[in-house]
Amino acid sequence: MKLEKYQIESHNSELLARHQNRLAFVKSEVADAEGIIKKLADFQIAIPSWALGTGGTRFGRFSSGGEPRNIEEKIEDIGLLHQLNASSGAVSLHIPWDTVADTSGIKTLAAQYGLKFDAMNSNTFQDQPGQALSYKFGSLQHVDKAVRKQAVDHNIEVIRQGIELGSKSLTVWLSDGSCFPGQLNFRKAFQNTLDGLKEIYAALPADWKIFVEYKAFEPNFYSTTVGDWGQSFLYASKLGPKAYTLVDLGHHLPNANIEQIVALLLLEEKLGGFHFNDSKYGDDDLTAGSIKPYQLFLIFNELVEGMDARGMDHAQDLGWMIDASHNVKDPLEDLLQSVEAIMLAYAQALSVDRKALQEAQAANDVARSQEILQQAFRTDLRALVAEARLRSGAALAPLEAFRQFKAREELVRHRGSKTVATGL
Ligand SMILES: [Mn+2]
Repeated sequence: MKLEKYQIESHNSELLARHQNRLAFVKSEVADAEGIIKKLADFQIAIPSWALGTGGTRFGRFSSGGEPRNIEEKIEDIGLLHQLNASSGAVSLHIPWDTVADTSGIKTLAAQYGLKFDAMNSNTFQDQPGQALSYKFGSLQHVDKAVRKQAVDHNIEVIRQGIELGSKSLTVWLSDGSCFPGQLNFRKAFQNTLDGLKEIYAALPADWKIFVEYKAFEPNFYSTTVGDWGQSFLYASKLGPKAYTLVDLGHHLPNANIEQIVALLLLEEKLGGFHFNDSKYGDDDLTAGSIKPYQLFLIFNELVEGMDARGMDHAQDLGWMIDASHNVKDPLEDLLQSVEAIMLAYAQALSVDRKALQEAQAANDVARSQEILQQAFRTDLRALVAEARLRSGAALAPLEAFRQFKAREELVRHRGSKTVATGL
């Protein structure tokens, strides 16, 4: 869905006076507001193709209508988000759900919306129609060499498709593990998985990265073969310099200190990418920042501090992606909210008084250290995020604009009310 320039301008003109008042206040509160606005404008968050339809649970799925029916319509939906917020300039595809027949057509369409192809995602956690061997008992860990080879070949095929699209990375998430004690020999499962990852690694082009994503539990409930950041770090270290750990916020055991994990992975130069979402209990796939916004800020605080310590480019050097998809909200509205929450947490982290924090830490001034972080978290920086959007030609209030332009009604009119997007 292409928006006309005048639509965005008319939306912005209604909100401009109020926005400018808010911005003036923030500028009086925050040092280097201009520097923060520039970094925000550069920062892009990839949208996964599977988040554009209503997510289901194993109990049911309730479509909101107008869901994208094919890869072209998925690109159009992400293009719409990017027109509204100028921060969703990349798409992450999932193979085989998004296998592209007309690669050059898709590349042209994506380019029209200013979208790049972020990490490619392989799928060995479910069986596809016509597939020779089953992944019921795992893929790369499997006791049968033929199943392992099938999984390796699939990942190499995903790399091949990614090369054609201009992607530069492969994310491997394995559901491998076991549901009952005794089911699996842990050492053999680890070794088989490492051997398979090595074969996949060998197929990576020189300028590609592989991200090894970990998850504590589900769908396996006794053990997971890439179960935590330590195991992922072990695989990534053994694989080589193109291999990194990917942190999905929903893939930890309750109360894990994710900000500390992030800090150490950055220190070891093994943090590759991020999957944003939020949760109350487990891998809930809720909107980023909807449950624990302070944790999201603390994670960004470590990201900014750790990336700056290494002289890294915030926008380019890590893969940033949303990985969430749930059952009750309009998926596009949900994604607009997630992007907004991520940008806000990033802005808050950028506004932390680093010098004062270092001094407070060096003096063991615990109360002052907390005050410095909470000052950044509790200052309303939404006007900085909005200003970055405004300067990029996007909407001051993306969610309001989405409703004002009756975008969902338009999508339902074009695609119908009963469409179901491919994905989970
Ligand atoms: Mn993920």
